[in-house]
Amino acid sequence: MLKFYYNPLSPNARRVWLTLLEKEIPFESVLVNLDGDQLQPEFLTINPFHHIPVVVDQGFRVVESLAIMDYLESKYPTLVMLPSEPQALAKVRIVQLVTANELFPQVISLIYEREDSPQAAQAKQHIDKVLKFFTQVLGDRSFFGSHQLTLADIVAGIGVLSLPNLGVNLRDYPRLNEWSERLMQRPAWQKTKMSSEEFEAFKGRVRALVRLRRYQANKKK
Ligand SMILES: N[C@@H](CCC(=O)N[C@@H](CS)C(=O)NCC(=O)O)C(=O)O
Repeated sequence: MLKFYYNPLSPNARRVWLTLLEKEIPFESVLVNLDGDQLQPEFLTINPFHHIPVVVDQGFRVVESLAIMDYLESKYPTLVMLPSEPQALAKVRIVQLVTANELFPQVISLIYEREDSPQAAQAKQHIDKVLKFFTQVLGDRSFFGSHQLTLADIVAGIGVLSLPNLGVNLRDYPRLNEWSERLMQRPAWQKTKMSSEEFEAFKGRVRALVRLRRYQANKKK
């Protein structure tokens, strides 16, 4: 059976978790405790970059969440989640990459920086730009690039649904708000919904990681 290495606090692992559930692919989950399991030699042979998620399917190992989603899409087309029409496909890719490159770094800033700091205000401004952009891309469709769920909805949904916990009101973006409610009605999303304790634990992990990265960067100077 397909093996899925994950941790429920990891947004990147959640992308794959939701894809597996939405496509109803049977899998065996392997919990990787990010306090050090990922640095054990056994795990490093699976992913030398010590990251989750990883999927091992019939002996074939796939790393990188977006690559795993593509692999699952092509191997298990039970539910088609990647449109082939050029503009629709472009929308899916755009939304996935804008989430990774524009939205996530700002989510990290909002978690790390003081609420009343200029950095947090800047992060909120950038997030506003992303949410307005997503509203345009969504247009009058139910999902990104389609009338049914796509891989873009999974990637963006995980990021956007975390925003109300960080002081961003989705009601200011009515179409996205409706879209996020549509996602949350789906059984897979209800099943994997983060509790407030899990979200607090996630924030603690992000803060520790940013502190470590800043410390390492200062040491190099
Ligand atoms: N680009 C990778 C990033 C994966 C990633 O950064 N995973 C984090 C959890 S969200 C991780 O495993 N961190 C542990 C570590 O780097 O040691 C992907 O999309 O799969």
